[in-house]
Amino acid sequence: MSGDTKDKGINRRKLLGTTAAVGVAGAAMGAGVSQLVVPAEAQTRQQPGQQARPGQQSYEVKPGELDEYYTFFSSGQSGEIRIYGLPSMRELIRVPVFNRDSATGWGQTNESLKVLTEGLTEDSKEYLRRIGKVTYDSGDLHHPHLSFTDGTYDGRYLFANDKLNTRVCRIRLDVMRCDKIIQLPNQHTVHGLRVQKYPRTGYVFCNGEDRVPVPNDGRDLDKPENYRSIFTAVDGDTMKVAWQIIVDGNLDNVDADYQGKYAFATCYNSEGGVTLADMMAAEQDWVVIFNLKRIEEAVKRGDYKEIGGVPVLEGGKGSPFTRYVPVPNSPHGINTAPDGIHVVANGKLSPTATVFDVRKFDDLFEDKIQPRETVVAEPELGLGPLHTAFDNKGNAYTTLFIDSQVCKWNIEAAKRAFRGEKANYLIQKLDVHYQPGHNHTSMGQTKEADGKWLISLNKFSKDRFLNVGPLKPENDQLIDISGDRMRLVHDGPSYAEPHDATIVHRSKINPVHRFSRDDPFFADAVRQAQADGVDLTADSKVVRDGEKVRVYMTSMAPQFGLEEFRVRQGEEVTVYVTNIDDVEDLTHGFAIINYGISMEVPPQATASVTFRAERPGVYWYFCTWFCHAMHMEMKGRMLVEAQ
Ligand code: CUK
Ligand code: CUA
Repeated sequence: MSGDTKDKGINRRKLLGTTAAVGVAGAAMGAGVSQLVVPAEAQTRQQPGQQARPGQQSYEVKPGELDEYYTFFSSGQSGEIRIYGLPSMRELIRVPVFNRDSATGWGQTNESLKVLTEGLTEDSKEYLRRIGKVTYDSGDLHHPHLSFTDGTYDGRYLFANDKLNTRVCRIRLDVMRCDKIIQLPNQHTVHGLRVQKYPRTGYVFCNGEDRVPVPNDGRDLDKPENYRSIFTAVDGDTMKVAWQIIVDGNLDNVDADYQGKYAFATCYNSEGGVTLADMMAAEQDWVVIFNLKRIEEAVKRGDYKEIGGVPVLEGGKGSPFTRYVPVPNSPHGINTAPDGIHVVANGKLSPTATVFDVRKFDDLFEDKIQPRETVVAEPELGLGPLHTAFDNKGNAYTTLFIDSQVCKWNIEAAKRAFRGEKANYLIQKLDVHYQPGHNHTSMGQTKEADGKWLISLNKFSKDRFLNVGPLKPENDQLIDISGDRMRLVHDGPSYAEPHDATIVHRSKINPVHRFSRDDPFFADAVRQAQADGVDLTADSKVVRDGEKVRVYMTSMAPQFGLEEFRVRQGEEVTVYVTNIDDVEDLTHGFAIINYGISMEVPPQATASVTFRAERPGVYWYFCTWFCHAMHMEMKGRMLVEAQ
């Protein structure tokens, strides 16, 4: 990658060399220096756990060593993505998405506001306008999934859902920043989210969980029989809705095959109920299978209704686009095995998992077989099966929410037992602490599953950590699965509330160290500067445009390009800061005291923020990211003349 440290011969020492040359008081750097200098021996990078014997891997990653895997955690109602190293389970960085972030100014900068507003439905924009907002302040992010090419991760994007406000986000993995958010029309929440694995992503599949009238404009309030739920395919390249299809039942989780032909979702509430008792009445619910080719052909033929600006197909029972396979009441997770053949739907209310063979789906759609004939095993695993992960040896690992266990079982043995043969498919049950939801294996959601690590994302930690009051952390536990037996090796507390995670080998991810000046993320700022005749990387000046004032300044440790600027009370001010330091990890910030303005400006990026200068006086602005020995002095004055 262009930004690689070794390529450019830039290291921490050089960084200090450059910045120290500008600095005056060497003595003032004091402790900062020793903290910034990385001892040479720590730069020898080792790969942890390589020599370990099966079942004896260490989670220890020594000082200066790097983790072997990235883990992308969701954060539920915190609304962000968190990136961890694995096996160390150290949190590396957070990527704000549906939340607000004080450090980076996410939700305040013009660049982030563009992402947060441009993809909202017209209905939502109107609603937000009425309540005096431009976008939502919160989200509920459950399912982070990386883009695929040919059955494995390609390092381009991560996609995730917002269960709270029916949105889908995309994060660019080159800069680890969210660049697109869209809100799905017609659909009411998006819960399950997975991507197309083959030939590439392609589609991002989004499960509409709750049933509402379509369109949901005040009609049919008291007619639940007219409520519908919707499955959406988003085009991951354009981040536009490709098509939607109406289904029966509440969609829960979703996955896709390795052939590019089918997606499938668990459904609960086949009853169409609106109370808990209604929803649990039936003995069976179903898994609904979507025939992608048939749907695409229908869309091409124009065989759909346009609702909310997108093509909507009818996919209820009896439709050529779907098949409904009965499974025990209220299934939850659905997971495709790395063998490309087996798909496991997890029972939740039933102690079983249902295993499908995707090779039978062609015959099912041609009505050559009955729906249940696609089922090849239904092992009994324990109480509350929620999600299943896989190794590279034909074994599955299912979380048992009620039993607080992970159950390791063998798929082939479960198939033999299903055929009536004598076969013991249960291999081991391991206690976890406590009440696990999702679990994940290293690379286990790709055809390159490696069978080394499993994490169990436990909803309760209870007594596992120091008591921090009524609200306790969750517990993400690391389990060594490289041997015959699962071995619990690490407890990891986490804040609300990682539902899901993806463990990706580090060879798949290649982030850059600095922004490129032609990055689309701040292209609007570049365009505006051009129109104003400003060179963002060199000029610092104030441009007046009627009631609007545009303040352009560079930042280079330890100085802003402007040490003061003057505006009049009531004017709309936009400050553009361009970080012209070309040094890895040298981030600046820009914040204005008592104005509530704060943002981050990464190396070689431009960030901008717009506000009204509504209070007269002297307001110091300062750099928020410790960038230099003279960081405290990196500041200037905004002078606001009273009107
Ligand atoms: S759901 Cu949370 S434990 Cu939203 Cu993936 Cu199963
Ligand atoms: Cu720039 Cu601190």
